[in-house]
Amino acid sequence: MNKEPKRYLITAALPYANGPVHIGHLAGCYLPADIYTRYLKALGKDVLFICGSDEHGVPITIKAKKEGITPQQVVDKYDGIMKNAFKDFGINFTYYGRTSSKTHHDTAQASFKKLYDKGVFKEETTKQYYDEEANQFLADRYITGTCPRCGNPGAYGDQCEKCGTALSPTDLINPKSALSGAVPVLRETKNWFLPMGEIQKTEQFKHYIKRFEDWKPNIKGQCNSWLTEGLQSRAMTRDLDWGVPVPVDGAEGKVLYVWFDAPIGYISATEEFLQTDKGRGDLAKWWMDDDTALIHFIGKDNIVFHAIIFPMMLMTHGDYILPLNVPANEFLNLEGDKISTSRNWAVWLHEYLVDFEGRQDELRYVLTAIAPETKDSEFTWKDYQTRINSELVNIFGNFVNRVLVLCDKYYDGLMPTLTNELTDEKLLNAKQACLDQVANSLHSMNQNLGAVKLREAQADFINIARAGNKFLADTEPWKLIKSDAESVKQILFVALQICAKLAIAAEPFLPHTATKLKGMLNANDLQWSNLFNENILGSNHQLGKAEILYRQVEDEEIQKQLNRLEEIKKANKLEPKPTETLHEVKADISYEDFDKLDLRVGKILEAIKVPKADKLLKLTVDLGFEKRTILSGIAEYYKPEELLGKLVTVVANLAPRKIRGIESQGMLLMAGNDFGKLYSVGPDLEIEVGSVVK
Ligand code: B3M
Ligand code: ZN
Repeated sequence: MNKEPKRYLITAALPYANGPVHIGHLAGCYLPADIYTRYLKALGKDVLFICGSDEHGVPITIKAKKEGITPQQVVDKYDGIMKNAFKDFGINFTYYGRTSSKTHHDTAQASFKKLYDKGVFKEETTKQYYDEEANQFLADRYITGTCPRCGNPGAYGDQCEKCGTALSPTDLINPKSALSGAVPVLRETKNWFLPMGEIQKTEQFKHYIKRFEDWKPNIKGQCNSWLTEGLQSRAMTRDLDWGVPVPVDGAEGKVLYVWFDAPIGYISATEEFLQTDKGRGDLAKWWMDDDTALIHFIGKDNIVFHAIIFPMMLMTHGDYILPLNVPANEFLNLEGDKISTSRNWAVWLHEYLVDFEGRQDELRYVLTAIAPETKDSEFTWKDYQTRINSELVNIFGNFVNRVLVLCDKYYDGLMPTLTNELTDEKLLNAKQACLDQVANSLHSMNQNLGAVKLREAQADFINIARAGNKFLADTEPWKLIKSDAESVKQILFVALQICAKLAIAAEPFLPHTATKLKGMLNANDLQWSNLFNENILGSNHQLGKAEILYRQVEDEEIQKQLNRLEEIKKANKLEPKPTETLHEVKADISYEDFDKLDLRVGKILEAIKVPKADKLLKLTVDLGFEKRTILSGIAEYYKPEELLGKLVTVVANLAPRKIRGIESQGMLLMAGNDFGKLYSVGPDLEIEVGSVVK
């Protein structure tokens, strides 16, 4: 679709209704989908945001067994918990359905029946693993073993979560029943298979995958590698007793594969929404018209299902549109370890709210700032504290507060009236610099939002406040008021327009803040379309009451969270182990790109700890032709004295960057994974400093 879509159908992966929601879920797909949807709505687009509980599949029955309740009781319990957690954090679904609903069962069965009647499926009797102790076939997560593709020993019968590959139980090396631990036996059973290898060869599919070109490199790369290996047929039915019954003769006692029924949940939830009094249009408008942009937000372990298998189902069904984009995120880790429900290694949203009541936007902010958009990322409580205190409190909150308090003090909260333009050159320059910075940041934010680069978009947003803060620091209206009250009016008038822009632009990222700030400005009807106007609030506009937007996160609050995790670690009696750390190879670069790097051998002459920065060392490095100051985040891995005299490889032409007020004039090359030790990479013999590395 090259032209502008007429409408957007945004989906976020249907979470299994088998546990509460944690920060990994939020950062993985619900928050990005929400930000993007809010942005589209702000632009005035026609958009639906669809989600719901995934209530079938082995994850549910396993949980039921564990808790000693029925699968129905499991889903009834968690559906409500999940729905509330999303609501609390402002995840503003148009509709949140559940796959146990009648509409869903009907829609999923009708879809299966249509493919069946069209002769899409291959009916095959094959040997499948059976647990003789538990007396049942072992589908999907009921069976584990070693992944034949990447060697992960904990792969499931339907997927390896480490490399993302879709598997069948018979692909596993050393299979084991997850129910009894027994080595399973093979038994014959009949199932209906989606012939993915054949569909892959169709013109329609080849045409569809051209869309991958515009997708994120990590997703495109994974999909292309599966396609190159060639796809295998995949059973769409299961010998289980929990799920949507297979609606054809001879399939008694069988249910639809959860990955057949769950994505159809997007369609059935849309249908249910359209039946409500808020429904707009019919299913044909949303699901059968090429002018709808269908976009699936998911975590990376769901890529194969959304980018390949579901599109194959939609395509062979024939009535439906195909996804335009699948902006999958990678994983979020927590304090050096993989988030794990079973080990309780997580920050649960409902628990967060107990300790940080009313501070949902703070968590949204941090999770967007560290969003695993292109690679796995990590949540740490220290970083949470730093980001909130130094960005939300000190930059955004502080700016808004200063402006409103000054206006209240000088003008009783009435917007000043302007008579003259600033005359003082210094003030005029400061104003121009600020306006330019605000305009640039707004422009960039808009572009990044449109491109689903939300992490960067939010950084642009904060830069608007940063520009405002700098403007106040440069002009010091609180001093100027005594000598030049006329200029102060100009300054605060400009600053108030920036506050209004922040109130509007905050909406996708920080919706609770946006509402609060609009109230403080007494301008509840501010619209996105006002964002690019130079002046939004008019002279004599009566402002509302200034309140504190964010409060400082105290050390004790962070310590409490760290203690909690420490307790969990003890209870688990295991040290956090490094997560999967081998990253996929990045996209190719040209030799010219490589040649831009100037790598040199350097010798470390001095190394000192940077005060109040746990990770940073300040190094003096001799490059032969000059000595450089380089800051390196290796304090946890090297004692300063270990580094003296060490030869290292330095990126010598990296643009200088200020970190903690110190200019870092280059970077050291380090090998390592995200959470394990880091090792400096240098020459293995005493070579002259300044030598070129190539
Ligand atoms: N329930 C998997 C998951 O929660 C699955 C997603 C379904 S989306 C149609 O990771
Ligand atoms: Zn694997």
